Amino acid sequence: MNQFLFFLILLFSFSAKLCLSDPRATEAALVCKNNRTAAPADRQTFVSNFLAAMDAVTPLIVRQKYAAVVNGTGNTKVYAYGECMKDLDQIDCNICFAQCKTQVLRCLPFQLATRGGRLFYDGCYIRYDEYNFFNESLGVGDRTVCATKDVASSINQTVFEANVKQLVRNLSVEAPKNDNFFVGSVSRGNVSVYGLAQCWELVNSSACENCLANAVLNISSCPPKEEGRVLNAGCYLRYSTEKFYYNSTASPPIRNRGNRKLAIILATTFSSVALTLIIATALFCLNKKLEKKKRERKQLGALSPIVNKSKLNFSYESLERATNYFHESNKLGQGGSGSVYKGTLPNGKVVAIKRLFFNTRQWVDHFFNEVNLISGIHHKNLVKLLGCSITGPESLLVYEYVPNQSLHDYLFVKKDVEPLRWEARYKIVLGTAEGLAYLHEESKLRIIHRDIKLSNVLLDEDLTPKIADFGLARLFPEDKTHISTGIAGTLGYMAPEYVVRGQLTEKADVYSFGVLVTEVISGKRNKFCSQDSVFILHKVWNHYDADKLCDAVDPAIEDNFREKASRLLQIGLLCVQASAETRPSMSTVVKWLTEESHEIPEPTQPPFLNPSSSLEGSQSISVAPYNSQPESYSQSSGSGNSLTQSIIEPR
Ligand SMILES: *[C@@H]1O[C@H](CO)[C@@H](O)[C@H](O)[C@H]1NC(C)=O
Ligand SMILES: *[C@@H]1O[C@H](CO)[C@@H](O)[C@H](O)[C@H]1NC(C)=O
Ligand SMILES: *[C@@H]1O[C@H](CO)[C@@H](O)[C@H](O)[C@H]1NC(C)=O
Ligand SMILES: *[C@@H]1O[C@H](CO)[C@@H](O)[C@H](O)[C@H]1NC(C)=O
Ligand SMILES: *[C@@H]1O[C@H](CO)[C@@H](O)[C@H](O)[C@H]1NC(C)=O
Ligand SMILES: *[C@@H]1O[C@H](CO)[C@@H](O)[C@H](O)[C@H]1NC(C)=O
Ligand SMILES: *[C@@H]1O[C@H](CO)[C@@H](O)[C@H](O)[C@H]1NC(C)=O
Ligand SMILES: *[C@@H]1O[C@H](CO)[C@@H](O)[C@H](O)[C@H]1NC(C)=O
Ligand SMILES: CC(=O)N[C@H]1CO[C@H](CO)[C@@H](O)[C@@H]1O
Repeated sequence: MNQFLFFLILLFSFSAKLCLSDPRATEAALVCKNNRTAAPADRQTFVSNFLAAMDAVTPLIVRQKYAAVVNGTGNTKVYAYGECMKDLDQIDCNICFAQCKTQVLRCLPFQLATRGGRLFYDGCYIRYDEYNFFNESLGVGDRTVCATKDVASSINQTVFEANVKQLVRNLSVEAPKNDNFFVGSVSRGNVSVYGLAQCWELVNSSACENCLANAVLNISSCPPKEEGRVLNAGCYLRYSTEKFYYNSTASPPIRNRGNRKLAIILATTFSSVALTLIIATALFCLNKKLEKKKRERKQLGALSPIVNKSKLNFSYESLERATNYFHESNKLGQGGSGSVYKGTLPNGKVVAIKRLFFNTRQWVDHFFNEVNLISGIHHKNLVKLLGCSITGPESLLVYEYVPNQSLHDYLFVKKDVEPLRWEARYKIVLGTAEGLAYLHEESKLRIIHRDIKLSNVLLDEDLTPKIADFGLARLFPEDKTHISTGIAGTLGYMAPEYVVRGQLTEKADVYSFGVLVTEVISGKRNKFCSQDSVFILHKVWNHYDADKLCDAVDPAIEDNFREKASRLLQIGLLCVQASAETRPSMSTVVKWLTEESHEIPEPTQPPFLNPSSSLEGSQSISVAPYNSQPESYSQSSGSGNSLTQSIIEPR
């Protein structure tokens, strides 16, 4: 029970942490450099050096919040730089950077001869290039990005504009004098604006001044927009009507013991992320070597006749036309691996087209083979993969179009729909379970989805659930990175052993499914930062403990079905048990769902990190009851006091 308590406290500190702080891991701009004149001959080495450099950047960021790294020699030399905004504390910095790092891959030199990219998040920054830009203050990719919305009409625009002007001038003067960083606000005439200016660590103060002076000029084009940013080679300047920064003069956020534990969890998460990145790198390099030989005999574009004749092969041009050249109005959404567009084929068939961040031309054979295999998977609860395009400038996947929205939108975004009735919820839960059981146990490929969540379950016209995005992991064995694309976003769905150790089995999907069931039946999202700040799994478990599971059922569910609904919650709890071995298989879940007479076992473990069963090996930490001292954490192998080390260094 102690351990359960600890876990709850951990979760609370987690939720408190996520509510009070914000790593600002939101994209402000991505600028890829497209140098079409550079020779592509040595691109492979360049990419390997890029990945090595990114690997070296991470531990530095985690130690000092900035990093400048060079890898490679000659004309494949890669310069990489990362930095967090100085008002973020180390944990927020790590979170922001972990996400930023996976997204900068969108500028990888797969296409043409892209050999440089900058990704600005509001909390952190990454850039890589082929030359030493570390002390550059202004450059060709510099951007000014204004919000699209004007300030509220209740705000006097003249006053607002004057305040912005004073604020940014003040920031630009103060930052170079204050270690390249300044935040502040101006509130005159009842109008407040907040701002932040920062120059990168290696930019000296005169270059900083120069950079910010330019930024002040450029940002003046933004008012009366409510927000403006200048994203220069050497500095970042932002103003907003919202106070978005932390006040660094106030004492730093108190990290109590709970948060210390959070730090450990996060640190281990990062180690697994770092580990997967390393593995990805290794795989990538290995793959490159093997591919090199293949490619020598097979030029790009010279596709085998099998591919050319295959029904699975769509031409890039036809898909481009189908989506009206990827027009914004056809965009259905954006996921970890690419954006999705709605398209209409010449024969009138409506499809969903996924545009992948990764160009796969290098993996034509492999990719096509995988598409072939996955397209052979048919199940009423899985979104069907119709084919792909691998001949164009980027790779596209073509899926069956599912007209209704995702379960997430249906439950939590759409305002104008009736709450789902019991029948519909049951159908959704059962269908999702059947789809997963098929992926895990019945299909010949044995696929682990890895990212089961509400937004990956789409609803048909008659509310049949269809699981989207399965098999992507198979298509991209090199792309282990999307594990970390949404650490904050999908953490709530990730099984403990997966978060801590990156250990991935079907049971990780079962855990995610359990969270999903809990959400569908309770009508509440499993986010750490909900209104009443109660983590929904904890709440349901409490109700279960008190023998009142019925009370956790969404009030919108009809009274006469509440008993049945609480049965589903119990199944959900069985699926989220802490140790993977105690979770049922998906086929067992389907059996419980369909055979009403079947007795459902009692869940024995709440969803917490089990100290003995699932955490072993050199990467692991033992989790002690909350009321013991932090020193009682122990490393089950390896050097004795390396705990602090492992917090700081994710490897
Ligand atoms: C493009 O690459 C060539 C050769 O490496 C180089 O001389 C040129 O300066 C680059 N152009 C830009 C805009 O970076
Ligand atoms: C580049 O990275 C590789 C792999 O991490 C490392 O072995 C090598 O020493 C690095 N090279 C330079 C010049 O830092
Ligand atoms: C920028 O830094 C590099 C290396 O740190 C140095 O060689 C170079 O002179 C600097 N450039 C300027 C313009 O200060
Ligand atoms: C906005 O404020 C200025 C200066 O205080 C004032 O002259 C002007 O009349 C105000 N405009 C409106 C629309 O209130
Ligand atoms: C900038 O603002 C700070 C604090 O509000 C103030 O102390 C300082 O005098 C201002 N500097 C300039 C140049 O306006
Ligand atoms: C920062 O916080 C301190 C104390 O909480 C307060 O006095 C100060 O005005 C704040 N500064 C800014 C720029 O918000
Ligand atoms: C300032 O704003 C508040 C609320 O936004 C409003 O009630 C008040 O009347 C305003 N005062 C002036 C002087 O405009
Ligand atoms: C600061 O950096 C700029 C550009 O990188 C350089 O021209 C200047 O000489 C440097 N100034 C000092 C004092 O180091
Ligand atoms: C994006 C933008 O507006 N850039 C401008 C910033 O200011 C310089 C002059 O200082 C202009 O040349 C840029 O076009």
